[in-house]
Amino acid sequence: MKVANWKDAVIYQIYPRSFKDSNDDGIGDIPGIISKLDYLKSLGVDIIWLSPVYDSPNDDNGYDICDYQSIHKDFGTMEDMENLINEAKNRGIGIIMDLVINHTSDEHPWFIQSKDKTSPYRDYYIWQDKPNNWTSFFGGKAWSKVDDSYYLHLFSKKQPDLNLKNLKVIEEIKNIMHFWLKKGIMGFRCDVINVIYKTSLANGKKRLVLTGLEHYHSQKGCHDILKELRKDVMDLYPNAFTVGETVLVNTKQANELILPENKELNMVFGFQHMETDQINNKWFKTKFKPKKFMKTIFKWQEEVFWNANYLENHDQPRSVSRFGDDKKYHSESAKMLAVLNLTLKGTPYIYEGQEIGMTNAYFDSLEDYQDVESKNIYQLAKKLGFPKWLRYRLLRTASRDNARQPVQWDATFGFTKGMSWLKENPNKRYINVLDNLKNEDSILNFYKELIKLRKSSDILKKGDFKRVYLSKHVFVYERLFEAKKLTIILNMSKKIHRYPFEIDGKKILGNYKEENNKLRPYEAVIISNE
Ligand code: ISL
Ligand code: CA
Repeated sequence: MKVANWKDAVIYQIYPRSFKDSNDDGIGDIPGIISKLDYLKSLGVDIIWLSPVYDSPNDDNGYDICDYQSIHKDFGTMEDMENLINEAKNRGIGIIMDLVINHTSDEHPWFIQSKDKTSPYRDYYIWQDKPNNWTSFFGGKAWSKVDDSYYLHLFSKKQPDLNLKNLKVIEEIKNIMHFWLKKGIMGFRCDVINVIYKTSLANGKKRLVLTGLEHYHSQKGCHDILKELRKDVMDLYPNAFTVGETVLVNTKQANELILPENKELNMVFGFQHMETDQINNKWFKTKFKPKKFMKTIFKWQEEVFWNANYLENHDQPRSVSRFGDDKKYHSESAKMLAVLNLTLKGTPYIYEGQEIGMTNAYFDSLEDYQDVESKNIYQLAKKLGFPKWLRYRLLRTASRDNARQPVQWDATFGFTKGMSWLKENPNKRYINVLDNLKNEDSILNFYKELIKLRKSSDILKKGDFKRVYLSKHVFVYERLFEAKKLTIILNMSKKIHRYPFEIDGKKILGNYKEENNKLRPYEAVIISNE
């Protein structure tokens, strides 16, 4: 079966540890994913983005890789992976994998050998006699010591940064990419791809977070590497594509990475809309202001050549808890966010569990958190003298574990019969896939309907975007293709609002059944001019 091209596709992210456990060891795995392919097909998924499944000591749940060409035993075997690729292909579903090339695990044989100053692998990493003042994404210093030298790690100390000035490292990366593309995957989601090249190792300007950023963010050397990987690898595989994860980029920097004539990436995940509910960094969340959020989304729609549209992933809190209402208007607001996610111009990405409106974890004990970042930040906050209630609040609103709770397949959980690696959410009793399948008005069925609409509509797939109205809570935009037009109206609040103006046409989809001349709480409406 033919797989849709990346511009027409609906992409679904799987965080393998948390998707489906097939052998009841409490950890999601590849056979578990295979068992749910029909579910994904019926949802309308074209392409799966699989977060890392490679061998890893799991300091950062697989984003610390110790062998790029093998499968972690918790997830299965290489044969399982090949089966997944084939079984997906049989259903017309493509797969992209995570490509993590900024760093490896410190248990990767390259790094182990690199500790020896005379080894040919020494220069695979970034060693210095003295550290500079850079700080890490996960809080604290970006350098750790082995014997009398220091190595750079922009993430955890078990994630040493590769030296991408070393041409041998670039060749290794190309080989890894060929290895997987030859197995039949469609491409890669490229982890933190805009920070891979460190132009200089000079001290950075002192900043509250990420001191040193100006020496490695969006550097020319990074663009050169991406051009090379595109030409020597990606271009050799028809329909292959890449989506970059690009921290702290603006629309101009995003375009530099994705404009077709630049021949680098195909699209990128921007972060600016995700940063509208915070001050300075993700740990200091502010009240959600829909206007600020939508203004940023509109800006990216207008300025970026082709967007990767997402509201959730494995690093972000759950969207319904963050931008909607996970209590009284759970269903309405989750559906309104679905409309936003699937009617913008660009390729939509859905994160596992989003399609049933899974919520934040709201853990109340430190032991429940598993994420290395959460643990680091808790300790850092303690060191800084933050009171306990504040430390918990940081985690409750911003911990990545909010998105990592396993998928709630049925009212008893359905993810595993064993002990789940991360505590399950008690709201599985009423937020679960099985109940969603049974209930005609469920969030899941709404997603299905929307995806079907998107796929059958050239306006949604190819049409231009036009902003029409932006107020405190109500937003209107149009999608235009030839003489056809769809108008999308969103109420991003609990309040009832008047329509800002009269909109001619026929309502083709909405999250309320009965008609009304007002916009109800979290109402979303799609109107066609035909
Ligand atoms: O979530 C974040 C930190 O709070 C982001 O800054 C995140 O670290 C950044 O988006 C990079 O994320 C990616 O690379 C990390 C990995 O931990 C994340 O899971 C991955 O998505 C290091 O590989
Ligand atoms: Ca398992």
